[in-house]
Amino acid sequence: MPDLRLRTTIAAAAVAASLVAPAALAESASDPDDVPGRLDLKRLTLGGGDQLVTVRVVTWEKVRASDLRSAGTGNRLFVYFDYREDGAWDLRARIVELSEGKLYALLAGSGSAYEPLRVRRSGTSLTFAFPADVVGGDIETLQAWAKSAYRGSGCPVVCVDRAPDAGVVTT
Ligand SMILES: [Ca+2]
Ligand SMILES: [Ca+2]
Repeated sequence: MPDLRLRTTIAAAAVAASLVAPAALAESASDPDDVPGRLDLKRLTLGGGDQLVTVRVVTWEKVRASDLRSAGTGNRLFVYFDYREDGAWDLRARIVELSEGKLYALLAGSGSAYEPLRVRRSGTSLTFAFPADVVGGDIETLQAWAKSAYRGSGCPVVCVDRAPDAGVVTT
């Protein structure tokens, strides 16, 4: 049983550290301006060091926190992580507005649940971080991709995007 409180404390410290020092390594994949709506993905970046994974999702348009309200919108923004190198995701993060104007990443998968991680917004960037041990500790083999679903202005049905369109971002 993971110690949720300990993980949260570590994550908060890690996020603070990530703001003052660049990640040890970072890889990103760009995605074109290929769907209408505010969740058109532009770039996914994975950064990491020995103890920390940082994730940044960039969109073509500025996302409002209310676009990612957990209920009622039908909108979804997920980042998927594959750390067992089998091509299937082991852990995913859903970015949602849990309290007004505040976005969090909810990590779930592999039978574990974690405390919500705060997501920082800056312009069109959404950034969060978590301890590397959540993904098995070896970020060298970590792979990720992002998917969004949006219904609203420009998307009367649902606009779905994936970044990158094919393949993954790997550290
Ligand atoms: Ca896109
Ligand atoms: Ca795409």
